[in-house]
Amino acid sequence: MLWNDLREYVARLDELGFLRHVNGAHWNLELGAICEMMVESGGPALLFDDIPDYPHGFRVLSNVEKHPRRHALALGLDHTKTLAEMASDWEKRVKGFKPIPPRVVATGPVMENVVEGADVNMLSFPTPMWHEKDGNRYIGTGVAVIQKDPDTGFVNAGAYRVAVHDEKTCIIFTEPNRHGDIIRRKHWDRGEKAPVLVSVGQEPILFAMSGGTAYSCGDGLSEFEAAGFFHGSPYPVVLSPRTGIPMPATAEIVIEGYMPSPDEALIPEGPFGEWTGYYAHGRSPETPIEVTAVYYRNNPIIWGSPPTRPVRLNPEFGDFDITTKHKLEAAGIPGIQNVFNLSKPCFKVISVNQMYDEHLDEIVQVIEPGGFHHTGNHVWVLVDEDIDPSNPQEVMWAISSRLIPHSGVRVVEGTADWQLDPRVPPGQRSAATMDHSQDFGRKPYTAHNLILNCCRPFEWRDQFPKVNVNSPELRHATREKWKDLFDGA
Ligand SMILES: Cc1cc2nc3c(=O)[nH]c(=O)nc-3n(C[C@H](O)[C@H](O)[C@H](O)COP(=O)(O)O)c2cc1C
Ligand SMILES: [Mn+2]
Repeated sequence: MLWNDLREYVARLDELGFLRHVNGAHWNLELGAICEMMVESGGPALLFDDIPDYPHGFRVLSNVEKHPRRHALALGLDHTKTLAEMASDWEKRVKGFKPIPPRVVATGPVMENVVEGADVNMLSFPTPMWHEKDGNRYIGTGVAVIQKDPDTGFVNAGAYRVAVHDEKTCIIFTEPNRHGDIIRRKHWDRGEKAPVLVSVGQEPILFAMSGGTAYSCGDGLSEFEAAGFFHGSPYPVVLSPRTGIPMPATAEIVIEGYMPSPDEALIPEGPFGEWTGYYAHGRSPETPIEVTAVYYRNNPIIWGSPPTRPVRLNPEFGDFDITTKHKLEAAGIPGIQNVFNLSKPCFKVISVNQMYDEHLDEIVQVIEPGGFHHTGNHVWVLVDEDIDPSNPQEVMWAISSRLIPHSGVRVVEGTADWQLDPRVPPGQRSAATMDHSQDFGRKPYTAHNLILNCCRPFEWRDQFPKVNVNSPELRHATREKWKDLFDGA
């Protein structure tokens, strides 16, 4: 296994100088404010200890995956390479994908402490209040929510946020139609509460799978099987003695409980500062988890991944959008160099080597309408092959020098139904319900695509003025000869 547990990975970050230890920061807003400003300044990963009100050793880890080098290390890639090289190495691994089933082990470090029934106290962990306007303390942010399909035995792991409500209750926010939502509805339709495990600290690959950030597991593919592949060995799991659901054997903390149906119970959840940089969901009724047991390692670590406004300095190699690139290639479109998520939410740049007249039109037809299912308004910027789609300055320069406003701007209408888009008008957001007639509370709304064609016009691109930049050969030779000058700069 690549990393046997979260601690091995954290120790490696420490060794490389990619981690700072922070002692004494308060769980109530102080810790979260440190995280926010450290992300914006491109700072290190943070391991918080001696958190007021909690025992020494009960720790919170944060800002881990917010830098491409730390993210690359987590996934077993060479962290010394460039962003584009890392992305291309990851793409090669993704192309060889084969699921590897998990391996059941009798026990593991996660069983070092088992608390159940009357002894359960969710307030015994240093769960941060991450942002000033949050309505709850969120223990589940770097989270894998594990559920088992009662019909097929299929095991899913999804990243769905989990708040601590009181000593024995958490609240979960799972959007309608996520795999975890489909599974819990099967239990609810049978008239039973849905069992669930919430892992809030685990080696990094499982989280990358459950959040769908590094690889997206479609219907029927378990995130544990994907994690096994990217680890290069079967993922070790311990079966919960109570629910039989597998948990990562080396997890830091696993919360076990049951989710009553929306007809039975709902509790106001949120608001929570979301990944788009807003509080779109507000405070709305969501599903409780009635906690029946907690399993944790000695000196457990909560993995925090609190969203901040997505204005940080470091793009991630995971921002290369391999899925859209493959979709365009599968449609037979040549010349696609890269697709990059330059800004969030949903602002993507496609770099293309234009080869024929209708080339860009064909690209637009594949990406429309609505971008991805369950996502909102998209902005797509098409640039020529000499523009680095991951470099905001180059993209802005392409917009300001190659976009012809009267012919290069298009709005493509489409529908999408994604409730965290800040542009959804009041009253149109989804709500948790068992009502089939309302598609379980998911309300459709209309979202559109904006397409900016910032490529040179194909018909006269050879006469388009040449770019004022020296050749790679001259630049390279000059940099080599004047190494000291450039290294010092
Ligand atoms: C850090 C992080 C937090 C997320 N939080 C939520 C959430 O609170 N609710 C939700 O429905 N999806 C959330 N997502 C998105 C889902 O985890 C993601 O779409 C995942 O692929 C869904 O897996 P599934 O198809 O197995 O449900 C989050 C993703 C990440 C990376
Ligand atoms: Mn899934």
